[in-house]
Amino acid sequence: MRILLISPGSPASFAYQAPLGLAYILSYLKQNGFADTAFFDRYNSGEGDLRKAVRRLRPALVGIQCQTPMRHEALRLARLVKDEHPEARVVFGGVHATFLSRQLLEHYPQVDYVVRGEGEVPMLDLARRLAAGREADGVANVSFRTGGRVVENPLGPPLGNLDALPFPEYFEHYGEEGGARKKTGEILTARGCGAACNYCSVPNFWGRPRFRTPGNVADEIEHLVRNHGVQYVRIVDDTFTADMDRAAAISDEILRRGLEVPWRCATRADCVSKELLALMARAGCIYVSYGVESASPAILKTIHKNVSPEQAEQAIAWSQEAGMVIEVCFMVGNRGESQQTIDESKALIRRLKPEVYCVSAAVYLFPGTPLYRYAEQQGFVDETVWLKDEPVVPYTAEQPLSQLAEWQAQLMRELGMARGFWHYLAHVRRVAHHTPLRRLPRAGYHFLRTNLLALFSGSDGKRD
Ligand code: B12
Ligand code: SF4
Repeated sequence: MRILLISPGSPASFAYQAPLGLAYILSYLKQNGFADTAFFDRYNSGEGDLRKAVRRLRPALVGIQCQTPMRHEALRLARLVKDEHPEARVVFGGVHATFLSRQLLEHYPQVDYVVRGEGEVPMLDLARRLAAGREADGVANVSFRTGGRVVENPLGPPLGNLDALPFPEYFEHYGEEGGARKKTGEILTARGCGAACNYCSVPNFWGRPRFRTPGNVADEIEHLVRNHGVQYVRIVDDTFTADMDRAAAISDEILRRGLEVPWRCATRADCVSKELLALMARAGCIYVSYGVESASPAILKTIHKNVSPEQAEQAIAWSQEAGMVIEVCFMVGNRGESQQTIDESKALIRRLKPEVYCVSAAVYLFPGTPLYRYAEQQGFVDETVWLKDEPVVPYTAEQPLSQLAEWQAQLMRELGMARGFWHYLAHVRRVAHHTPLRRLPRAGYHFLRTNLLALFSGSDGKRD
């Protein structure tokens, strides 16, 4: 049976990252007897190319990734597939599809099945069933329509041993690092998270944290470097150092094998030590991203981010001592945000002086998060919001978007100026360099609106 997997792509203003979820499913299907599985990335190919591919391949099963902001694109591509090849069965997977499986099946006839949660095993089971001419009843994690109603099969157990998975297929791509174009690879070393930040769906989606062993992680890095010539590795885990001993063991393994490849990761400030960061730096870690989110103890408590501003300051100082480039991320618009909490964050930013930064334009409600449930209970949203055109839903129950934009601009300006004007310009250049040419106008507009205007306006958040 022929299968086609489709990534609907990422929105403008994001540097390309490989869709690892589909890459895992691709290699898993191939390893388990579905060698005739193709992959199509909408990010770097046009819709006409997809039409041609569907006409040429005539796949029996088409898998499409569906995250919340890209759901319309995913649905449109599913329609396109059905137009070109009506016999194809379309299966959706990914975070949005998982939490909105029933809605997708009830409202969109172009979606035949939804795989909920971790996708490798259910997708394989579904493919085997369909190849044998049978239906999806009884396949764990799968939702489908039958006799005019939606059936949601129960979830199976999560994968117990992540080391047993084949490495995800590598798709050649390049990123900009330190001013040079480098062949890049992404890896995921764990699934799940033990924390409970109220804006995040990871704990609900993946469940308890599961870790790959240090040897298996180093094997994949070695494979990327030696077999694909990868020159830069992005570890995309939410909290790479959640298990600090394991992060140290991975660094040791990289050093022992002499894998001289620079890499980056993201983590939490309460999961690092001076020694660990120094070891990671020796092993090639040149860039660490910290989700600081806010300096207000009240907000940190509300969002269940159990990291204090002092811990953030300490972790960033250690990382800078180790010679790493530091990225910090802040959020604007959490419950209880006010000019006072923004001022607290600004004061922290002045002390942190990060090299790179991001500030959310608002806090967005995503299905599967405690914040979304709270907003639902408060009557601010209901499930019909996902049927509307807006790609994302900002949490504006307490503040209008204009206020949030102004606060975002204040933080951006503080961050931009924390290390001086020339550093700020260098950052602008780096961002522009990361952005594909055809996406520059939109990204530029967004950047100007949220960033430069605030930088030169002299506004300090005081409204006229
Ligand atoms: C790397 C990453 C990115 C990369 C995306 C790279 C890419 N091309 O996929 C970048 C930086 C571009 C990105 C951007 C954004 N991201 Co992001 N991202 C992640 C992160 C950290 C890892 C994703 C990943 O690779 N996971 C590993 C793979 C193995 O998991 P997976 O993709 O979910 O795939 C598995 C299953 O979902 C399923 N599956 C997935 N697709 C399919 C398809 C089929 C057919 C089947 C059967 C199964 C299946 O099987 C896979 C294997 O088990 C996750 C958090 C996380 N831990 O997952 C957040 C996450 C996915 N991102 C999130 C968000 C919010 C965003 C942004 C909106 C951020 C923003 N504020 O703008 C944007 C939107 C991007 C978009 N395209 O819509 C949310 C998603 C919430 C939601 N409901 O959609 C997550 C869960 C983080 C969170 N804190 O809640 N992101
Ligand atoms: S934001 Fe990060 S630390 Fe918080 S729950 Fe999500 S994955 Fe875990």
